[in-house]
Parts: sequence; C-alpha cells; structure tokens
Amino acid sequence: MYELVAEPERCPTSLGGILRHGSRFGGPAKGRLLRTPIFLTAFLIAGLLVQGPGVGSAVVPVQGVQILTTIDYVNVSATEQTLFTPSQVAVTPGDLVRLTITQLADFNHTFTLSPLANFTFTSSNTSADLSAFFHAHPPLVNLSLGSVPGKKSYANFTAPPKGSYEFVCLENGHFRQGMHGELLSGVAAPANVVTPITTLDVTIAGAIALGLAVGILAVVKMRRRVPPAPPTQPPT
Ligand SMILES: [Cu+2]
Repeated sequence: MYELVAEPERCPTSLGGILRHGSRFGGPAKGRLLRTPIFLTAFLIAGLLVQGPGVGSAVVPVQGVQILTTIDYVNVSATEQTLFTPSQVAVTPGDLVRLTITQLADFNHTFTLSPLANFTFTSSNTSADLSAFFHAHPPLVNLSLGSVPGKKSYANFTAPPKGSYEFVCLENGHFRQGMHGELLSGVAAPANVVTPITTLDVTIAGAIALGLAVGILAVVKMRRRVPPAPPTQPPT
C-alpha cells in the first residue's frame, strides 16, 4: 500500500542523489565519484560553447561567445581644420572593423577609404581627381558626415589584407588642405586605437567557466562529507 510513496534513495534527482546513486551506472566506487564532477564540468563547458547570444547571459557575457571573430574598434574625428584625427589607425587583416567617425565641424566632410594597398594620392590631386579614382576603384568605406557637430557615422567592414590604405575627404579642396590619413592593416602601427576586445572576452568566459567548475567540484566534495540522510520510513 506504500507503493506511491517516493523513496529518495531511488530518485536521484538532486546532486546529492546522483552522487549517492553513482553505483546504478556500475563500476567501482572511486570511479563513479570521479565521473560525476567531470561530467558536470564537461556539460557546463559545452553549454558555454554552444549557447547563442542572450542565452544564459546572466552567467556569461554575450561577448564571451564571439570566439572566432576579433573586433577592432576604430574611432576617427573630422575636424573644423579639415583634418582627420588621428590620421593613422591600425587594424589586423581579417578582423571585423567597427568604425566610428565623429563630425566636429559644421560643414560636410566625407570619410572615403581607398581599396588599394600601398597606394597614396599625390598632394596636387584635386577633388575631381579623387572622385575619378574612386569611380574606377570603389571605396571600402564612403561616409558623408553631414554638417552637425557631434554627429557620429558608422561603418563595419573586414580589415583588408596587409598593407596601408589611404582615406581622404572628397569635399572640395579638403584633401589638398591635408585631410587624409592611413588605415594600417597588419603593418607597423602607432600605439593607439586598436582594441581587440573579443580576445579578452574569451579569456573572461574561460575564467568564469573555470571558476564555476572549481565551485562545482568544491560543492561535490562538501556533499560527499555529509552523511546520506536516513531513508524515509513509511508511516505505520
Ligand atoms: Cu573634409
């Protein structure tokens, strides 16, 4: 008549229950005690690797799953003095470049990036010369910045193969006033701008996974020291 009363010893739904009932999977006692934390750790790490953005983000930063792509954040300003600052920015070939251009002037500029490696315009080139060039060689990036000071414009692109790529402003006369610069992809670069944060995020995710695994192992050890509860006695 007591068939429906749950017997904890047969229902290893808790961690302690699973540990106490390792023998149901067979094998010597030492082996089963080792297998359970290893299984839990592998399960945890597998979960970290396969989860998509937003899934489980309470535990691991979303950036932590972006393992295969490194992002280079590049910020350039276009000034009232018809200059780009900085005029040299560095990226790594193949990285995803997230480019932000901040307009500081109250008149239009463009940010127009040449697709040709190791090519530079001559200082006597007019805006018409530049436009003709970009008609023949479509730019990697071509942003018109508007004329509102403080406005930001954005572009995402894949960093080109190793080389130096010139960027210019196509507004009349601005290039000849010095409004140009270089995107250095995989070549000697100034010590600024590039921040491959995704590599750091992967490290953080790995550290969190390791910390969780150590925590689980600690819990497992503590649970092993607690003697199992006596079996529930059916009412008489
Ligand atoms: Cu300009």
